[in-house]
Amino acid sequence: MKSIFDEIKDARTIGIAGHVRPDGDCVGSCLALYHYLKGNLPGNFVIDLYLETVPDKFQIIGGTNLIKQANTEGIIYDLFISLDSSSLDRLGFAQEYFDNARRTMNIDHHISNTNFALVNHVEEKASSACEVLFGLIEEEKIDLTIAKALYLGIIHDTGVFKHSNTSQKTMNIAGTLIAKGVPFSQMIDETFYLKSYIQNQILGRCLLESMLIMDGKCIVSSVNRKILDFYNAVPADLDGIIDQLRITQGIEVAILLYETDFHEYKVSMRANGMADVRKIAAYFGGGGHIKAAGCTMHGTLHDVVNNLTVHIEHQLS
Ligand SMILES: [Mn+2]
Repeated sequence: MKSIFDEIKDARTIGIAGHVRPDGDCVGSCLALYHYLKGNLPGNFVIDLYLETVPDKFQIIGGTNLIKQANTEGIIYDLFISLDSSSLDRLGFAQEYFDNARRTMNIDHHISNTNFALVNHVEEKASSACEVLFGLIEEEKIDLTIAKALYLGIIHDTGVFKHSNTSQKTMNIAGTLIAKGVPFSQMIDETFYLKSYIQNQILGRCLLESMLIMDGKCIVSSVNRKILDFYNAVPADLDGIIDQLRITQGIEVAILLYETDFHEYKVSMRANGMADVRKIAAYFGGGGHIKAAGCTMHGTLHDVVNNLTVHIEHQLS
């Protein structure tokens, strides 16, 4: 695929969606594509964007109020485009629209992508779905709104240009977006580093209660339902905790578990050295990247940690 317009062809109704629990790259890529198509296709085109509830901090890029969460008319789209989703089930409620669409497209950067669409454009080396999307749209048609959305995705998936997925190309794209007027300092502070008081409290607890295992090569912390309820927190309030655990001296693998149901845990993993946490996550039905991956596991906290450490030991040996 050279340009997104090559694939629009005769489609007049277009649906767009990203993954469940939308993060910066998901929201950024979806809104960037939405604004790009809205701005460059004639008014008789129907373009709908579906996402689960978007964190308030992402309102800085504008247009989050245009996101839909249901379509009561039961529309069958000529073309449905999935962004930043490694598999079909990651689309959540929007999977229904994808399944019913006449043609489907999958734009992503996850190495674990299952190529679930008719047209699959997956760039495993790209930092983010936003970086992939940048390559499919015309630079001169990127206005400030689109630039902000793309910049959001890039800073979030690269940890503000810190993760190993950051390339020269990533930086060049970011430079192009800055030249479009993106308020980068404000966006980085307000969408990436800013924490609410409650988020800091939970972060503090996680650090205080973290445990070193495997001779200090691995750090584990967990958040149970009681804690989330006590602080009236949502899973997004845990963003960034795993990254703080990862930068503990001597750590090869960091693990954060949070309880989603009785004996059910969402597992986030980060690796510093040679370990491939994507392989571990994939074994337990999850996915992600070599140095950042996640999955859902069942059992007591003790069981889950024990099951994970077997695989981490294997990775480190
Ligand atoms: Mn992404």
